[in-house]
Amino acid sequence: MPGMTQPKRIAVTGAAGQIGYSLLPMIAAGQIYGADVPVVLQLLEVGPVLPALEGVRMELDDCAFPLLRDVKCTDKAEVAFEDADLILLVGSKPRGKGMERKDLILDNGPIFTGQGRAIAEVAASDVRVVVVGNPCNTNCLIAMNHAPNVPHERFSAMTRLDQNRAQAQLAAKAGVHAEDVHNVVIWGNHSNTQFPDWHHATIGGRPATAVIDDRDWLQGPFVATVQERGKAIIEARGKSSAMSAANAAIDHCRTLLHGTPKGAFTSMCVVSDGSYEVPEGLISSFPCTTDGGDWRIVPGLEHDDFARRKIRASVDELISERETVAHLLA
Ligand code: NAX
Repeated sequence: MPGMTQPKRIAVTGAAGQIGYSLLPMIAAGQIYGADVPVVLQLLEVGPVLPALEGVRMELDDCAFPLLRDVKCTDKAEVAFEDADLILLVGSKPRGKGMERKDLILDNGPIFTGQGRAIAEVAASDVRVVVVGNPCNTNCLIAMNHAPNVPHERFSAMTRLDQNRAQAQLAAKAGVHAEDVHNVVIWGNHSNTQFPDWHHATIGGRPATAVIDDRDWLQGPFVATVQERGKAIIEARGKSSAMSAANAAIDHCRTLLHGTPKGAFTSMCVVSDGSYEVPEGLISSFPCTTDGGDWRIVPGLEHDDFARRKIRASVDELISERETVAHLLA
């Protein structure tokens, strides 16, 4: 009975942005916690965008979602994150024309210091935080560092969109449906250095390499297509991915909270424990298993030289991002 269950409080930042517009109705329809769990949306925007956010709230009202109990709109993180069970940090400035990645990192980093502190102060004691806003790995690192009383394991950043893209590419090549592809994973940074790894994937229950016996395609066009997919969407649509990003954010949260099926793993950027030679403390994408909001890095996967080189390159980029924001780390 929906009325008898305590509502889950879900905070979303950048809620009037493009991803927010696709994401909020999915959350309000119960796609994260389930069709019998009422939800409260706690939406954060910057002051000048609050009037637009009010329009989004009006539309949410007009959807008459059975599970949606309340919508809070604010420009204060301490209000948006109060008692939140789940916080999706989506809001950040998009990369402008001619802007270097380093400038983007420096521009957006400070957003996550204040939000990290607010999470520590007011969120629910077992909060989960999912960072989508770019550069999501490094933003996650900053937020985590500013919330010292929140266990590091409560933080993750999103490479599920990259994983879903990789899954779709393998399925298309093999001529099967995406649901027949399992355990393709992303390593490293959510950027064009990421490594989409097919080595442990299966297609229709068989090793992906047995179904797609084309190493040149896998090492070349497959990797490049996944790495550059975001750019291809911008070129085609004139705007960055929003529907697929929102869908992936839902997938990420649902998998985190409800768990991976037996034998399956999922890509998430989480704090490294030194596994796979990724320096401890870095937020890097790994294959993980999940259960009830907790995750574990899948141990013992083998890498050939190609995979090792690709992962190293992406991790090196993360190390240099961490150096760029050293002054923002508590
Ligand atoms: P939009 O520019 O449409 O929306 C961002 C919203 O964030 C704006 O409404 C802005 O006012 C708000 N915002 C800015 N600073 C804020 C702050 N301090 N507090 C609260 N809100 C703030 O971008 P959108 O297309 O929605 O993308 C949002 C973020 O997701 C971007 O950083 C984007 O790069 C990132 N993405 C991450 C992906 C991933 O896989 N991890 C994929 C999709 C997307 O590119």
